Amino acid sequence: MPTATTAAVDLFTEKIGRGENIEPRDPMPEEYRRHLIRQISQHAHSEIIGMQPEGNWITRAPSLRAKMILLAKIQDEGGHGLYLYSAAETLGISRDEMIAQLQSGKARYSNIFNYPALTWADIGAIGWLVDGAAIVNQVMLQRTSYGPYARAMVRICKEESFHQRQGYEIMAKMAAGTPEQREMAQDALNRWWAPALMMFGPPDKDSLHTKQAFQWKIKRESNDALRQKFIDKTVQQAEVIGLKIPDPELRFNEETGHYETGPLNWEEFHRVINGDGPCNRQRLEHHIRVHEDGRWVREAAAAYNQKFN
Ligand code: BYC
Repeated sequence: MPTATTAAVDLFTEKIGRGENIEPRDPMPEEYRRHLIRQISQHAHSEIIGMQPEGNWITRAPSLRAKMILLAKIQDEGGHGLYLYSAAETLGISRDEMIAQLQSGKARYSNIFNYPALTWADIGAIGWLVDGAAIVNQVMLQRTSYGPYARAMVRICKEESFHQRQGYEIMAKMAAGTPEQREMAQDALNRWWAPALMMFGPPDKDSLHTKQAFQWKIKRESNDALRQKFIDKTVQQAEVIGLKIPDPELRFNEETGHYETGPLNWEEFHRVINGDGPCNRQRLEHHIRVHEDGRWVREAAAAYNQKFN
């Protein structure tokens, strides 16, 4: 890993100033490297842990078509995790270290995956709201300053658009179905709405990393700005399929051209990201068990590599 002398730091600052990407062999401040490892590894862990709530529904998908689409989506999420682990590895951390940080609870993953997927409508809500929120954030990250992260985002965003559509299609079908199906769709929206809004992170005034992330052009838009973009899009999508956003304070502000929403429960957010959500234990235990089950595959691949490459 190149060490950053004063001249090298100047070079880094100039590149950032010109809006150029920083590449793995470029000198960079240690803090920039650490900031990115934190964010990219958390992002990778979110993709991988995010496979669990959906994976539970593969065997219960209501048709062969739905099952094939869900399988393909979950496989995509696994692929996203792998691109992101690779992007983080270019910063000098190994995959094993990242996995150990996840399994010990040191590294975070998105709050949203600590909620259970209780019905088939939840699979619709995850695709529509969770992938929808991820896209809004990731479109911005296509312009992040670290080259490997920005390039991974371009590919990931293309796949996420398909994921969002599959979720919206499930919700639209259920909302137009029997009264019971409609009720399930509304119930899923009721449960996933607030946690999806929290995916964008704490309000700007409480965000720890945004100021520095802006200076280094890691983030191009703030947590609140992205949350607002998502709200404006999604409220209209809910109207189209006849579902009601579960927020009594929701109103359209003619002057600003934006929807205004009621307060979110940030105490719940902090509880969930600090390990005390409905499914945190289950998610990590499952990851540890499956990782252990796959040990022989990793060992066989490593042995093959050593012998033949
Ligand atoms: N969940 O200073 P802040 C997907 C933490 S998966 C948990 O604003 P920052 C999908 C934050 O880490 C896509 N923790 O942070 C997969 C920090 O704590 P630390 C997931 C959160 O980094 C399968 C503290 O709160 N997308 O699409 O400037 C199926 C203060 O926050 C969260 C990503 O991971 C959260 N939501 O901004 C379906 C996007 N929010 O680290 C779909 C990549 C905040 O100091 N990440 N925290 O201990 C980012 O863009 C940014 O890291 C965030 C937060 C916007 C999330």
